[in-house]
Amino acid sequence: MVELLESIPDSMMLLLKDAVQAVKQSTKVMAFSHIDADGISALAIVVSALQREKKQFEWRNIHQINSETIIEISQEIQKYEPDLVIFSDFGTGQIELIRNHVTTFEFLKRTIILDHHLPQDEDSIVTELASSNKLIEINPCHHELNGSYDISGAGVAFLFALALSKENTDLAALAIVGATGDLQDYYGKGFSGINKKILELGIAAGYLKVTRDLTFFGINTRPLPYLLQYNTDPYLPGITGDEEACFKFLRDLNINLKDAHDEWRVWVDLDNDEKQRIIQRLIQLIIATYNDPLMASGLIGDVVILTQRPEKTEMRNAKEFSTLLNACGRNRKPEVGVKVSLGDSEAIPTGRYLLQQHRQNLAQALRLLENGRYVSMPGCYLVDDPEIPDTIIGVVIGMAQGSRIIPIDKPVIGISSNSSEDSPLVKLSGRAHKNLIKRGINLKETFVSVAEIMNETYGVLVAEAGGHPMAAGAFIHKDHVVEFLKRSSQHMAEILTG
Ligand SMILES: [Mn+2]
Repeated sequence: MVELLESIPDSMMLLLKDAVQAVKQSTKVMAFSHIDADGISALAIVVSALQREKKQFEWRNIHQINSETIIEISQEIQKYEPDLVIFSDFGTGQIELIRNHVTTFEFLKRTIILDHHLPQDEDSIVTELASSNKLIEINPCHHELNGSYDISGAGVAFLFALALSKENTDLAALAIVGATGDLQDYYGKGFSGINKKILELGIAAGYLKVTRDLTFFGINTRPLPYLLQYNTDPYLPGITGDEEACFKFLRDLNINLKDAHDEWRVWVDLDNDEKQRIIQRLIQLIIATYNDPLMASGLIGDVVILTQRPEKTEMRNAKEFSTLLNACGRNRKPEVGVKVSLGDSEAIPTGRYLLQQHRQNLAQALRLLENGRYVSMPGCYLVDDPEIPDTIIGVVIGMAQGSRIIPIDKPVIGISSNSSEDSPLVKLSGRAHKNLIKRGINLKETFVSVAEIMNETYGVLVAEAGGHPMAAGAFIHKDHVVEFLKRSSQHMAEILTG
């Protein structure tokens, strides 16, 4: 068995031990987490661990901690009166809000933050470490680890669970689902750092398995034509979104779509020769369209299997599981995702329905962009299409660049006025290709600095930003979106022109 906790930096291990103590001493716990796949997985891990410790607890998913939502969080805490509060997959960037609105309660003994996002102010790292024992912040960034590829929010939650009890080893599977949702295996080839150790631990304990196979979504679940039709990563021109073309593609290759019992065949039912024929043809198509051998070789990759989840379901495959969780979060039903993660069979049909809707929305949005629905600004490309809901705009622009529907020579920013929430804030998402990071682009830095300048100029809070260098976001008051875009574009144009 891999000794995972022994490879964690001592300084981080000390904090994990503090956190374990805080749990052992608590009686009533309240857990808050982010709504994306990583945040949902992190929460499911925390909840499982608390259940196994036989604690009384409540949990909530929150789409973002900001100056508005911290008030709601604070009211929830006041109502429930826990002696321990746990934040996962957020909290570091909002530590001041937590200090001012959460840790102040008399009944609340300890607060734990399990995060992996970079702090707002990187100089604060040392002082954060010296923070009081009332607030325990566990974040790899404070321990010379990288929160973008070494470990995710679910990974930090898993270390915490494992420190609590070896009985929680099975939760390694959810930690990998979270890391997959955060694209932590995307930056290089496969997982690295602590993620890799968590994966190895999960494999050694029999909860995970890795195979080489087609990286498309739905290899366990989708009838072959629909496997192609709904594939958006990479986007396949003339195939993605076109049902008839998918049937023709497979017919031309002499692939039987149904088995002897007249049931749809799925990818894992195919023999090697059939798989090879399809892969060859897809590679030709990608080379002809994108002239990108790397993209073509990306058709085949490591597929992570969760051995304890039911066969021929999305929960069997880390990538599909994480997409299902994202779909729950983006449709404002993150609690369904948490329940699915916890193995609640009643939640599974709703989770799968939300996933299906989500996949259809993505394919449709990409077709809009393929028809040129984006504009070029000096420092970025802008997608501002009311037909694309704000809940998926971040994923859509990421996929659009991944498949080169939008060029990668500048970052892409997506905004959407299409929100089901009645809020004066507009959500903005940014994505940048890794080549741009090498040239000095850092989306998080750009958005945070522009927000600071604007907040100072207006003397009120008009924008809040956070994220990572390659993927960041902001909430901006709707009256100030145009200015925010102009300033961000300008800032990035200056970096790109050196
Ligand atoms: Mn995360």
